[in-house]
Amino acid sequence: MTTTPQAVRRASPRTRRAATPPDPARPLLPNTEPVRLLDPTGTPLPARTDYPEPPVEVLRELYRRMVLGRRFDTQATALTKQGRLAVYPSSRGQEACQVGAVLAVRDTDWVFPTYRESMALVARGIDPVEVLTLLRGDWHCGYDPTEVHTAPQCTPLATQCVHAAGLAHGEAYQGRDTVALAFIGDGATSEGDFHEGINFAAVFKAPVVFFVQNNRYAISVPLSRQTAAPSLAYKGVGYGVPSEQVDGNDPVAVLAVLTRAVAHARAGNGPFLVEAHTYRMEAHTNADDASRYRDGAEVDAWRDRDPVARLETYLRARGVLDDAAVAEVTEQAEAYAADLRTRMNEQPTVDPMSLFDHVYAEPTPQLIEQREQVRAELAAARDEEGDA
Ligand SMILES: Cc1ncc(C[n+]2csc(CCOP(=O)(O)OP(=O)(O)O)c2C)c(N)n1
Ligand SMILES: [Mg+2]
Repeated sequence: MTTTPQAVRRASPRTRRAATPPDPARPLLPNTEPVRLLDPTGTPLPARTDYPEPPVEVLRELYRRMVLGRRFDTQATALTKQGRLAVYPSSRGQEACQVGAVLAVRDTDWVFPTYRESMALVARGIDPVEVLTLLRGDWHCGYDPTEVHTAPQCTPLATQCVHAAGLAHGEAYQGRDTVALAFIGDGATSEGDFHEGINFAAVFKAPVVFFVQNNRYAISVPLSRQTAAPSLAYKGVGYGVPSEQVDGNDPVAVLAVLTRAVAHARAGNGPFLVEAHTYRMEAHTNADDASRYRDGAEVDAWRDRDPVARLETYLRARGVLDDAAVAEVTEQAEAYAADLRTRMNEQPTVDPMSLFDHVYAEPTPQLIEQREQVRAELAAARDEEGDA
């Protein structure tokens, strides 16, 4: 067999290179470094065309809600010590993520929070007493989810990802442009529900933003024992979901990246995953002792990247925040905390039987059995009191 000139051309390395299709994964990949618009001291970095800086009025509001959020968080921690709250998972240090994310969505969008997101919920404008109802142990959820477009806080890890995917798909199916924002922690990205939720959202192009707050620990388990992935943002790419990573202690960058992610989802392009690199400054909850698994030098290093101070320095340098404005926000935060204290000191009357209401539209046999057990126990306790 003789070799034709055409066959030689087909086989030449040059021709083969030209025929290589573009890598379809490339547009999905996150930046190799987390997106950052302010350095840790609050000094602006060169502007970027991919993530334009949000308007200054929005940044001032971001600052105000972060200050209020931090004050709320300190107050909630104090309430656990006074026996007014059963448990509180602090998000101190994660203010840029908590507030930046909710500022990126509309009131008509849906938020799917975990137990860590109390600050995000108050930043969304939900009454703080209603937010703390779950953690006080009074009820499953203190606010009306359908009224505030916010699901109850989820303690079973990652289950909210499946709920978010389902809601977003349903909304899109009915022709609405609602976006679902699903918060999730670094540890919870190892759960099956995260993978099922993101896969469903990707296949059905459901408008969900999966927002991973990588605060470097899942209780005592450090990130190095959680994953070998170079970044949690790579977990999106395998499902065909565009992904990004951001400095989670840079409030301006968090808002800029989330704004783009939300716009992507709203425009009908399907889900988006954002990993924010941050740190939880307090223990996992008030019931945890973080000094048993992390050292003080690590915590101190993150103290220097404080997101509230970072934004304040930047806004002052831009001349849009001064001593008077800071004092006014501080005063608002104190009044907010005082009102929360007063109202949390009132003990509401809760009917334990109501715990079984609204769990399912049709109660399961197990739920009915449990309800009868509690009814019997309460009756027995009343009888004992009567005898005493
Ligand atoms: C399905 C499930 N497994 C285990 C737990 C116990 N648990 C509660 S919080 C937590 C750590 C989660 O860490 P991460 O996802 O990083 O969130 P973070 O608490 O750091 O915000 C674990 C294992 C749970 N709540 N649900
Ligand atoms: Mg974590």
